[in-house]
Amino acid sequence: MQKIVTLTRHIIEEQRKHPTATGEFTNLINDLAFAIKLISYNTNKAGLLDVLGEAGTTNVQGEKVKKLDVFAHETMFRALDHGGHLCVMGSEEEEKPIAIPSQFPIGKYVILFDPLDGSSNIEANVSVGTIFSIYRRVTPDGTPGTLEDLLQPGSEQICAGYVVYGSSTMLVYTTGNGVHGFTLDPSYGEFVLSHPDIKIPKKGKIYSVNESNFDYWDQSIKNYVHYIKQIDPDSGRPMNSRYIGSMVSDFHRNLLYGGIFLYPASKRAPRGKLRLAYEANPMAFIIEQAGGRASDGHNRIMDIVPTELHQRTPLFIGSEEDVNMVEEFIRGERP
Ligand code: AHM
Ligand code: MG
Repeated sequence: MQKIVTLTRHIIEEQRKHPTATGEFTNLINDLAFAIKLISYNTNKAGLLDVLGEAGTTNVQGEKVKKLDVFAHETMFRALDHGGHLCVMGSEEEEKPIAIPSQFPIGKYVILFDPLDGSSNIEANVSVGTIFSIYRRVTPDGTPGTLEDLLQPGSEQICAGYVVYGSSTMLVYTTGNGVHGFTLDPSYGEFVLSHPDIKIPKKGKIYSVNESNFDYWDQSIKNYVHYIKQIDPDSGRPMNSRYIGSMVSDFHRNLLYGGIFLYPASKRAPRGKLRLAYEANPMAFIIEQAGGRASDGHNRIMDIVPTELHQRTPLFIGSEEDVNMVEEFIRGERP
C-alpha cells in the first residue's frame, strides 16, 4: 500500500526532531486544520448556504465585510479559543488583540490570521484563502497575552501557512524546515501530502500586479514594470502578466511556477495595501523557505519590527532574481 502522509503525521514527524516538543504545537495545528476544513466546506457551498452578500458592517480597514469573512473569522476563533495552546490571537477582521476567554487555560503560542483573504472575489467563484502565522509568546507564561506578543518581527515566526480554496483545497505550510503542500481529500476529510519540499525557481516568467495603479506609482516602479514588458528574448522578456486579485492564489501560482507578486506603495496607498502581520510576514516566511525573497523595496519583510497590529507594507515577493531586480530599480541603480 502506498504511504499516505497526512498533515497530522507530517507535523508529528517534524516535532519529533525537536527533543523538547510536548505535542502542544501538534494539537494547535490540529485545531487549526479543523477550522480550515469547516471554512473550506462552507466556501465550497457558499451559494447554496445563502451566506453570500454583504454582512452590512465594515472591517477595521474600512472595507465592506462579506458574510463569509465573518463566518471564517468566527470559525477560526471558536476552533482555537479553548485548546489551551494560545495566549492571544490577532485577526485581520478584528481591530484589537483577541483574548482567550477566561474559562479556558492560557498557552504559550500566539496566532495571527487573515480568515478569508481575497473575499471581494467570492461572489464570482474565484479562489480565496486563509493565511496564518504562529509565534512563541514573549510575555510571561500563564498570564493573558498582550499586543506585545502580536507585534513581533516576522523572523520570530515558528510556523506560517496558507490555504487556497480553489479547484481543490490546499494547505501550504512551513515550520522553518522547507515548504510542504497538502491537498484536502474531500472523501475522507484529510489533508494529504501532495507537494513535498516546494522550491520556487530562482527566476520566473510571471509578474502579478494591479496595473490600474500605474499612474499612482513612483517613477521607479513604473520603470520596472515598463522594463519587464519590453521585448528581449535573451533576458526572458516580456514577462507574462497574471493577476487574480486574491493574494493567496496569485502567490500560490507564482510559488509553483516562479515569478514576482508586487503591491507597491502608491499615491493612493502611501504605505501599500497589504498587512504586514496577516499577509506579508507569513508569505515571506514561506517564500524564503522555498528559496525566494520578500522585500518592502528596501528591507527584508521579516526584519521589520511592527508598531501597529494592522500595519500595512509595500510588498515585493517571489523568485530571488526578480525581487533583486525590482529593488535595483527602487534604489535607482537601473534607469
Ligand atoms: P482583503 O484581505 O481585504 O481580501 O484584501 C487583500 C487582497 C489580496 O488578496 C489581494 O492581493 C489584494 O487585496 C488585491 O488588491 P487590489 O484589488 O487593490 O488589486
Ligand atoms: Mg487579506
